[in-house]
Amino acid sequence: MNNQYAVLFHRNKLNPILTANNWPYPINSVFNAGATLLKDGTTLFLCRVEERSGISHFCVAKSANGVDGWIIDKKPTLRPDPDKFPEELWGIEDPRITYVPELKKYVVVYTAYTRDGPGVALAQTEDFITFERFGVIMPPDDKDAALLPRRINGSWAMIHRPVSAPRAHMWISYSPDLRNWGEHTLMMNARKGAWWDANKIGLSPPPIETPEGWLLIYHGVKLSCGGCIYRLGLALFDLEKPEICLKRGREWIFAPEEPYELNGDVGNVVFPCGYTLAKDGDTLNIYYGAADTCIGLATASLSELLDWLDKNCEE
Ligand code: BMA
Repeated sequence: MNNQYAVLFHRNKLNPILTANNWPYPINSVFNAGATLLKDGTTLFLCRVEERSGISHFCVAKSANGVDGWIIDKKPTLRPDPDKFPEELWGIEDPRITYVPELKKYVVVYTAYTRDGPGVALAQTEDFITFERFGVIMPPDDKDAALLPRRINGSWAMIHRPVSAPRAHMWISYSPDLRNWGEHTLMMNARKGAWWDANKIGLSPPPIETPEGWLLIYHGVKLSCGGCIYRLGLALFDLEKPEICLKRGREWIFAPEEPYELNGDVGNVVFPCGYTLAKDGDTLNIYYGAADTCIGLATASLSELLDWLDKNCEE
C-alpha cells in the first residue's frame, strides 16, 4: 500500500459517541467536553452544549465505561450567569477539567464569551453539582486554557492562548492562589508559512504528566481559501520548568477524516478538551469535539505517542 503513515489515534467504532439526539432537552449541538475519571472509575464529561440560541452552557454526562450508556443531567448543570458574572454574557465554552490532589477538588478552566471576545474563567467543584466561580482570570482575547494538577516551584501553573492578531501562541502563567496570575511566559510559538500549525495554535486537553515531561496534545489551525482545518500535534515540556519545550513533532498526528468530523456546524474540526488514562497507565481515551457538532472518542497508547515524538521531533 502507498502513502503509509503512523496511525496513533484509533477512532471508536461507536463514533460519534454523543450527539444532540442523545439529549434529554432541546439543544443544537454537544461537543468540546472536559473529561475526568471519578474515584469509582466512572467517566464524567462536562459537555459544552450549544443551545438553539447559539449560547453555550455545560451539562454533565456520565458513563461506566466511557464509551456508551451515558446518563445525562436532565437540565443544564452550569449555565452562564451574566447577572453575577457579566463577562459570561454570550455563554461558557470549552471546559478543561484538572483534578488537583492538594485541593481535593476539580478545577474547571473554561472560556467566558464576553462582550469583548473570549476570556479565561475558572471554577472549582467537588461534585459537579455546585461550583465556586472565580470569574475571569485572563482578559480577552484568551482561551484554550488548563491548569496543571500540581504546583510548580510553589506556584499554580496554567497554560493558555492569548491572541496577538493575526497570530496566537501558547503561554504559561503562574499564581499563588488561582486568582492572581503573573510570570506570563511564552511556551510555544505557532509556526509560520505553510506549516499545519502556522499562525494559530492552542492547548487541546489538559497536559499529561509522564516521567519524560508534560506531554501536550495541541491543535494547529491551518487557514486557506477553503477555510480552516483543526488538526492535532504533540510536544513535550520540562516537568519542573514547563515553559521549556523539549520536543515538538513535525507532523500532525490526528486530523478530520470521517464524515462527522468533516461536516457539521464547523466542518474540518477535531478538538479534544479532555482525556482519561486507563488503569494500565498507558491507554489514553481522547474525547474530541467533531465539527463543533458531536463528540468522538479516539484511543492512543501513551508510550507510542512518546516514542513517535522521539523519532519525529524537529531538530
Ligand atoms: C476554536 C474554539 C472551539 C471551536 C473551534 C472550531 O477557536 O472556539 O470552541 O471548536 O474554534 O470552531
